[in-house]
Amino acid sequence: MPDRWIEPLGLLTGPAAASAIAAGLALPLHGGPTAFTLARLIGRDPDLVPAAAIPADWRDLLLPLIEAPPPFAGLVPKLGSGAPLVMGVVNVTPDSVSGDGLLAAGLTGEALIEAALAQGQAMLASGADLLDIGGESTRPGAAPVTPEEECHRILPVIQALAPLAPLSVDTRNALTMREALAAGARIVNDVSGLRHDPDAARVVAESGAPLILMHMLGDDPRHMQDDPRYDDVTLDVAAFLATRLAAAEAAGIPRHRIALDPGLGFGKLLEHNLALLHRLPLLAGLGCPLLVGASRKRSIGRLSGATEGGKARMPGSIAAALFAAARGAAILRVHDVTETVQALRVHQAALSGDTPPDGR
Ligand code: HH2
Repeated sequence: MPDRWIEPLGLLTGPAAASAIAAGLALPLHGGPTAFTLARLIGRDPDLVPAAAIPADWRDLLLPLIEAPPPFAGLVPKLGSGAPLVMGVVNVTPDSVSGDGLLAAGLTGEALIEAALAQGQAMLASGADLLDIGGESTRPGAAPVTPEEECHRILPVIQALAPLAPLSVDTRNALTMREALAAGARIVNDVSGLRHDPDAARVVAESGAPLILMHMLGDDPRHMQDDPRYDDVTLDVAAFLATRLAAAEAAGIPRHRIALDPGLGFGKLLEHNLALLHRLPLLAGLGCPLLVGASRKRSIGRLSGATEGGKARMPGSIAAALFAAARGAAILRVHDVTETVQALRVHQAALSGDTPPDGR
């Protein structure tokens, strides 16, 4: 387990970042456009140094932090290079925490497929780069769904949407992964970090599919919020992700195919979620693109006062998405694509000083 980490501090964006890098005063975070001017060398005393003065014996940790990882799943963000990918959520569930599950609307058969198609098409037209299709709610206390039921829910939706966009399948089950990939999904998103199903790593390795590995405390969503405790949530999550990354590599899934996710809300109190957002740049040191899913989660409700959930949490969710993007998130998992993309376009332009692609 790594006991040394580099935590980038003193972030710069836009023209100032480029000038500071050129002058040797800052280093790029994952290849830029964000740069960092200071670093905390966790595991050394004193720990705070200028980014330009990170000692040579920390170089093994520095390179994955400053070099751009390969584009996740080969995808290029519609918002332009340097912007995050936007992942639109399509939940084929009756009980999703976000309140958007298509089964909650009582839809079945053709009507369900039509509704999923319309939702996916609208997200793509609004700027989503990929869609995440889920058939099991992982909210605290949600009843588990069998892989057979999960497949029954999502396979027709995957078949309908696969010709239109890159799809990820949000599942912990190897059977569902295999069937969803055969039906046209391209990416596996496993909230258990490949721990739930002993066959999952093999299925992903053999398929060649890109993988999202997420942190969840324990391996049972029903109990993850019972009494979550960490020594230091960011370091604990970083160590967990390092371990799961090593396990995935050992199973034959190359690192360049993997994105990592701190798993906001999965066994975390508000203070844990905030710490992870704030210290996201530390996780960049694992050398993989980072995914952040804050959209409509309970912490957003707690912070914003939008306790009723669902769409009412959209403005707070956008604030979290922009903050994550500015701290190095490469993929944002969101329910409200139109509104998030609009906000990102303005945010990206303001940070960079550039007009966005097709901006008027
Ligand atoms: N969050 C949810 C589900 N899947 N996958 C990743 N990688 N990261 C996340 O943060 C994440 C996820 C929970 O959100 P939602 O899909 O809206 O709720 P539910 O699980 O209740 O369907």
